[in-house]
Amino acid sequence: MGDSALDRASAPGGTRADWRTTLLDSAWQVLDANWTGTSTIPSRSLYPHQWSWDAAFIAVGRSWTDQRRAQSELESLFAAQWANGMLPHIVFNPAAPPGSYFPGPDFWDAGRAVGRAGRSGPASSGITQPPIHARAALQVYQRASDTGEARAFLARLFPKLSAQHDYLAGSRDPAGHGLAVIVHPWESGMDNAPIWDDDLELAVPPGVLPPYRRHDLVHADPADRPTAAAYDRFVYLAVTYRDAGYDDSTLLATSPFLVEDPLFNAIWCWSAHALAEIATILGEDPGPHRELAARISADMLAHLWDPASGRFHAWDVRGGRLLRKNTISSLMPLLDPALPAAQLAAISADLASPHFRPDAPGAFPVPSHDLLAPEFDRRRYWRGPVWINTNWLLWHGLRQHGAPRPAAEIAASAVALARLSGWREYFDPFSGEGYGSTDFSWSAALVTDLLRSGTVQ
Ligand code: 9WN
Repeated sequence: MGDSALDRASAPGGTRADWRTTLLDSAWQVLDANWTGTSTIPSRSLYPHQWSWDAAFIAVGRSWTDQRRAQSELESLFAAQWANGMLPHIVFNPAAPPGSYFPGPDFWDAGRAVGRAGRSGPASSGITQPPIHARAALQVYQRASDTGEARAFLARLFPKLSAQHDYLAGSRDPAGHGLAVIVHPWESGMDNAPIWDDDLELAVPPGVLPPYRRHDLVHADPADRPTAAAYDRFVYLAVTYRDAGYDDSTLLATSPFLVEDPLFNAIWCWSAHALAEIATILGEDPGPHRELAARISADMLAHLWDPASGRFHAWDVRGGRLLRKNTISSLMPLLDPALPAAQLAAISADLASPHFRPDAPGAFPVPSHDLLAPEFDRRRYWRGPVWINTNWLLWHGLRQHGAPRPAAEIAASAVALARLSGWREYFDPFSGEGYGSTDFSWSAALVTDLLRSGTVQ
């Protein structure tokens, strides 16, 4: 245990009899401490700006008790949406000390983006992240105490959410598969996952990288973070996209990295269903959103399902091949309500197998990578540790497919990790030790959601 808010909340003198109340109070303290006035940063040390899918998870956690901040979380993010509908993965916080995170606004230079033309707004990065926002907006609405205000919030957000989905369908499908590509591992949200290893085996031309300093290594143990070689390649891919003016019409000609990822597309599908529900609430036509969801579902099956391994895998558009790495991304099509029975059975079996179920007393599911794979690393980020957000996504996926027992077990694992190690960014699947940032917002927000949803007894 370190000096986290949880430690402080459960310290002698401050102890309350009910551990749930203690945990919820301490989660609330973390979110409050990370509040900037309009949004919540993921962590004071490592991530001092607003991140896109973090904002959605945080809005879900806040929705139980603070409708105003939950709404503000999403609306402040969408204030940085580009004219072409692209929702950036970082919205820079003007109050953060200059140079406190790399790459910062000068590096991204979003002003030169073709797709941002004519739009001012807060400084942002030039890439996106998994489109989970329609799902989060619907949950904020469903839990609101002021329903009139929540409906007005949905009405303000609906055209922006639609533009986000239209952007992905219209500008991010160079293969014509009906699926969205990511142009950078940072867009996946699972930046350092072994899925990208083969595609990152690229030679960085000399002189292309700007000199840069990694602030993450000042705030986190280098053993928990990406290697120097991986980071150079991340920066190279970002420079390449930036220098092509973030022009998605030239992706096939310019981008060395074009991947259709199961997690990204499954979340998109789940959100398209949420957008259809939002349309119905607002008296708009849900049809196009339902059709989009059905298309993503069919196209994931057509292009990402691998009968040979019995798993979903990412499709590498450049290399014309499946990237057969067994990460937690392969399990995320559970979020698709129309997932066929055969694929549901295969994912459920994988989850219960030694690949994803640590075979040790007191261990914590679900590791982010196959426990039996050679790249499995119990502490390095996205290469094995448990993350609260992926447990939360699987919890939703399993519940929607009528599997409350495994869903509850995964939820209980997330809560137990927070009790044991505090609000860390990710956790050892065997010992439960916490790694990465402390007082990490989405861990606090999503454990709040799991506890308040009444799943964990
Ligand atoms: C790069 C903020 C973000 C998360 C990502 C996570 C990590 C950033 C980084 O932190 O990524 O975007 O510097 O490593 O991988 O999922 O949104 O919490």
